[in-house]
Amino acid sequence: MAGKAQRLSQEERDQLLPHLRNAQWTEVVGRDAIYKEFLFKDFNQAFGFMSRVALQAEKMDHHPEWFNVYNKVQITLSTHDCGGLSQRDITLATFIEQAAVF
Ligand code: H2B
Repeated sequence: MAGKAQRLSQEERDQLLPHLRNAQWTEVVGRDAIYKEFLFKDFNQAFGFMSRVALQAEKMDHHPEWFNVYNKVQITLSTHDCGGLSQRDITLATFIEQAAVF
């Protein structure tokens, strides 16, 4: 993705975060990041989801911090380049919401 990421302004947060909160994303305490846990039927469904997210992450050059055990995938999004939330995290979270629906 071109250009250096910038941390979201307060105005941008007020506009963009409510949508993700409605989708059960939460703000991480003590860190400028968002988090959500996804539960699937089994490992196959979870890993299919992770594969879709991985391809998009590579395309965006923006990568999730994540943890998987069997049917559970825990995802934290933050932009390391700017030390906090940027538009890239919002874009990836929005993609992830779509990738979790099937
Ligand atoms: N992912 C995330 N989440 N934050 C980043 O700042 C980031 C990334 N930077 N993926 C990219 C890769 C950078 O390290 C490479 C060199 O472009």
